[in-house]
Amino acid sequence: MTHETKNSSQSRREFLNTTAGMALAAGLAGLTPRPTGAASSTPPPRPTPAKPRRIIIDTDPGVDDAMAIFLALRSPELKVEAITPVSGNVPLALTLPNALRLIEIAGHPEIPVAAGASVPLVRHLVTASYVHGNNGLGGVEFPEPKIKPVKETASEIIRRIVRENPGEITLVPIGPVTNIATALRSDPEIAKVIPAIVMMGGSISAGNITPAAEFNLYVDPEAARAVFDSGIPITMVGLDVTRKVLLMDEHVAKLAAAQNPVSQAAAKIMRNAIDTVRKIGIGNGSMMHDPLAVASMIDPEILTLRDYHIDIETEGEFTAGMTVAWAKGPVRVSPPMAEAGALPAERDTTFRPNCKVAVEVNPERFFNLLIPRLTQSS
Ligand SMILES: [Ca+2]
Repeated sequence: MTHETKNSSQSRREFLNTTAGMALAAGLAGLTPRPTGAASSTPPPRPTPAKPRRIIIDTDPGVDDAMAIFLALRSPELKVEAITPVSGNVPLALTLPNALRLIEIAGHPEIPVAAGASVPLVRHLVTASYVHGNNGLGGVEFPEPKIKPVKETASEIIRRIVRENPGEITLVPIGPVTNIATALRSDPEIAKVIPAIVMMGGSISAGNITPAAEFNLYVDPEAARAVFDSGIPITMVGLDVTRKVLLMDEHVAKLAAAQNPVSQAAAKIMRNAIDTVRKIGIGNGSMMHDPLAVASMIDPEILTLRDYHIDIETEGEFTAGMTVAWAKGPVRVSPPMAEAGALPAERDTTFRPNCKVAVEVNPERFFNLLIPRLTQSS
């Protein structure tokens, strides 16, 4: 990552290779340094990177969002600058307190949580409470959060943080991208200072909510289109890989066996999530959609990426939110309607990749990252 090279002097790198340096880096990531003694049964921690990647998580918690947020907060490779809830799996009235609950459980009340959009840009809200439980966290009841959201809205905090830190902040949307599209609409210039978007969403191998569309992009196709057309480099972690990574009973058992608030909460949420998908007959385990996007930033080897040009379908009666993926050109559009009059001027059909799509995944490598991160004492 270029920004690491840009801002890291050799002496700082050397310093951070020492134990004290690792402790400092862990502290910078808002985490307590982990014990390195032989008493722990979990694998030794990976070397802490000199400079954590700074991210904003845009989210609709959401059972898999909960796992993604826990993973991010327990990974010194990442520094979560803000969390911006949005309506999606369940309405904002639930995703907002859920986000507050999750950072409280993880011991990070200092992270700002800014309320986002309660409805998509131009459409009625469609939710997925049949998968995520009526409260969004698998029906597991957690106490009311003590911490409050900040006064800024999601789009305001996204704009402010990326403008204050040009080239430094990666956006990590793991829900419908209404908040990000709103930020881009109100301040299009921020696209130039956002180095990357790593998103969970989309599919180049059929959808889930419809045969064409993945849920996050189905909920707000117009927002998705604005994000894909923004010119910001996108990594798309979609159903092509996430449907191959199932959290199963044995993972829940490991989470439940560890005595810390994060693993205990994760075990309860995932137990219910697995029971729900079995009850409604859509599988035997819980798909790790959102945590896979976060994990790919910690260990890029988990995924294989390939260049595509992605267009988002917004017109279709049955296909809105579809990610139309071009592996090569010419990039064509549907034939013009005759009733619209003369044939429009020929359009540029040059293939220009705007996205790296995750096409292969190593599930074992993912779980070897996720489970120890969640089960180790904080
Ligand atoms: Ca989500």
